[in-house]
Amino acid sequence: MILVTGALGQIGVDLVERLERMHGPENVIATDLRARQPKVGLNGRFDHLDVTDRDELDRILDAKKITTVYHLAGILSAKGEEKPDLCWRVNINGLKSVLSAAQKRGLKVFWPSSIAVFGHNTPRDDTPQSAVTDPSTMYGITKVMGELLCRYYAERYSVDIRSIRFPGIISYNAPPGGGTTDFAVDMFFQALESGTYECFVAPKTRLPMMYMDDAVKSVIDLMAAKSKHITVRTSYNVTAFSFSAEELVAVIRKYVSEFECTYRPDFRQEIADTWPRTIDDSTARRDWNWKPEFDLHAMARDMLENVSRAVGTPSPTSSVSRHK
Ligand code: NAD
Ligand code: AKB
Repeated sequence: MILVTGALGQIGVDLVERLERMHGPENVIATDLRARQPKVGLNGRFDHLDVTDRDELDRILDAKKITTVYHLAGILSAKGEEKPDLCWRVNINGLKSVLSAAQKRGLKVFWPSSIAVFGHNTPRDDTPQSAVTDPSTMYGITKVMGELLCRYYAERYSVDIRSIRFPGIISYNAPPGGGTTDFAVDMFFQALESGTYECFVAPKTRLPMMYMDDAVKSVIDLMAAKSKHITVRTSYNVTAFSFSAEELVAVIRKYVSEFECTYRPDFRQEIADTWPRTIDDSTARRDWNWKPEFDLHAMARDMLENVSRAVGTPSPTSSVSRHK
């Protein structure tokens, strides 16, 4: 039986749908602090769970005979700077509870880290797997601590915990929850809804990104890999492509020619400036055959088709030849 925490979030909604297809809806229990909203996916089993409440976590793990946890509940970078205490409590105490519960019950765990573990002293291009991690945000600090906790529980107690350092994830089913890379998702919705967007990072800001289909695939592939192939118990670098804000505008304009983007960088610019531009994910490629399927153009085309369906506008991709 599978438990997903933070299941109403951007990644949770898509991951739960995939897990339900793979294992059957009766074998997946989606949980979140928030109540389920009818508009956002998740038709299967759903329970309330606050991951900072250890008693509630223990109760649900035992009552539902859970064997695997996908621990997605978390506070992202921008919200984490606004609410650092909450960020620490949810990201650190929540993960620590899941790991110690996993140790007691022999559970297998997936937990996402982030490119936010990197900082000013990290090489920003082709950032290596073993690069220095010295973040300047509370979110990044919790992700570094989280990675070390994961390795500790794996090495000291043999907990089978697997982790990925996600770049910015782009998707359309559930809105992003307060990160620095959210502009990349917002831009698609605004391009189709209003034709204009005010971007909160500068035009040249380049960050590593990934389409949700590949993010979900990476989780499934890593969890399916044989234990003997997992050489990294902190967290694996993965990436699909990188673009600057102005490059994304140019790609969207191929389909929505009248789209206008203006730029007003805010506090998220400082966060983005400490993160890598491109990532070296060769260790994940070697260990568990990681390979993304969507490049920038395939992602943009698929996003525009799906976002136009979601907001009720004609798809701008049908009249334009396919770009790869
Ligand atoms: P999100 O903000 O969209 O969703 C997080 C979910 O956690 C929300 O539904 C929220 O209600 C829930 N939550 C918050 N506090 C909780 C608590 N105390 N108990 C239970 N649930 C709680 O985030 P996401 O984008 O889906 O990210 C999921 C995980 O992936 C996070 O750990 C995040 O750091 C990581 N990650 C995401 C991205 C990305 O681009 N989306 C990139 C790197 C890493
Ligand atoms: C954020 O911007 O906070 C997330 C992340 C890269 O961790 N999308």
